[in-house]
Amino acid sequence: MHMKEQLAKIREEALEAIRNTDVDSALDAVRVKYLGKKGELTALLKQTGKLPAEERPVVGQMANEVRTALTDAIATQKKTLAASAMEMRLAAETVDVTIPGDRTELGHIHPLTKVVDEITDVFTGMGFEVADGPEIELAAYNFTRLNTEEGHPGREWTDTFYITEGHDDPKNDAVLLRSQTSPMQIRVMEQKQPPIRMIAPGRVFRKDEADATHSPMFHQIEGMVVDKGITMADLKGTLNEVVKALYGPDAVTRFRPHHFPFTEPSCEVDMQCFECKGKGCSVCKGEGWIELLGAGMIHPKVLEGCGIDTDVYSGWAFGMGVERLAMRRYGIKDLRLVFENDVRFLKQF
Ligand code: 2NL
Repeated sequence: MHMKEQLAKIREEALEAIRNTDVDSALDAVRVKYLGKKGELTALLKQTGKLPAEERPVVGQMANEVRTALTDAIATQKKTLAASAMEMRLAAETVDVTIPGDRTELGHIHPLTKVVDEITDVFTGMGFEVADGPEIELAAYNFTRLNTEEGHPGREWTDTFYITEGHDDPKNDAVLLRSQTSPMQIRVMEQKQPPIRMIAPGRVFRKDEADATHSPMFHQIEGMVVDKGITMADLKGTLNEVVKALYGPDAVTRFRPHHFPFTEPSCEVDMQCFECKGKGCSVCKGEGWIELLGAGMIHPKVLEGCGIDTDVYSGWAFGMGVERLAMRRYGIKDLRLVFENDVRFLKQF
């Protein structure tokens, strides 16, 4: 075969081989096969010396053209391979930035805590301090020093969770789960002299069977003011302001006489039903009024038991249950839901 034909054949074969490569390594192998030191084109070029002198330049030029054509084709194919490799990578690794992300679920404040926080804000805004203390108490602090003597039904083991024996121990050193937050008021009065303005929010415990409206653990906010010249007028004025802050400026209250062992005189405070304005409806169960809290002038025996001189000082105190307020506010029908911590329930608030 004449050398020109051989060159043409190499050119066609090589171009075909280059076009058929699909990866860089294959392309490199083709390059070596034709253009390498021991490649086919190189081998052919070495034989040009055997040609007659007049043919040499023509064949030489043609060989150079073939070399250039192959080199160009390899460079073009290299770019094509790189482009298609990039395309494949992009297709495989594509991120759709329009797909919504996985939201991290945020927790939120428990409805009971919200109500406690809201009431606490109203009192702290009036200069009351917040006191926190033990849930495990002595009978002396939970009962005796609150003028709740032996024989009072609340002291019975059927009503209160005793941790130690001796609910009828006259020394009062029985240990129990507090049934009210008033022991905190005693602890504060023991430690400081008036003026005192404080509230005690917290958990309390009573031996009640759990049902739609009862729980053996629930929450109270109690509070008191002790200073010179404190009267029932301070009690009424302050509690009226609190009720208006919580329920709006048009809230109407009424103070009914009542009895508590630790206050004298004592009262209960009702708010006129916001739904029916006193006519009676399902919200107020036909009463026209909604019971909010109990209060009264602190019994002199309680003040004196804490070393406070009743010739100089007097005080008022109040106590309210948190669960009832929260259930009304959020329309919760069954108290047990409040403590089950089922996320489906809690998410509503
Ligand atoms: C209610 C009524 C009340 C108090 C709690 C109190 C505390 C001390 C002295 C005098 Cl240290 N009183 N607390 C007073 C009146 C009522 O609670 O219905 N609670 C849910």
